[in-house]
Amino acid sequence: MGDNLVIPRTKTRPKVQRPRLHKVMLLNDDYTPREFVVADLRAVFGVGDEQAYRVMMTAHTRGACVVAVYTKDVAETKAKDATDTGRSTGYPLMFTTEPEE
Ligand code: TYC
Repeated sequence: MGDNLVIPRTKTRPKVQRPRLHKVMLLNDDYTPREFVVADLRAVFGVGDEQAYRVMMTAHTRGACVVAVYTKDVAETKAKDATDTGRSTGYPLMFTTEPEE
């Protein structure tokens, strides 16, 4: 009894707060051509043709699809850019953001 020596930790370990990531969601609609959605995904999110096609088809069949996750500002800027590209050509294509759980 009493022989155990407990050495307290002396180095402090700062707790780093990582920024919460935000998802960019692609929403389906009945009007935007599939090829336009794929081209928009490629241009704004830098994904390849196959990935863009998969994301587009998932949104098309399920109603929505996560495109990517970013910090809040980047997610909001990309969602706006990608939505504006559709708007400028008259399509109702819509990207939204939401915080990751
Ligand atoms: N549903 C559209 C069509 O049939 C294509 C489409 C897919 C539009 C995904 C938006 O997020 C979308 N032309």
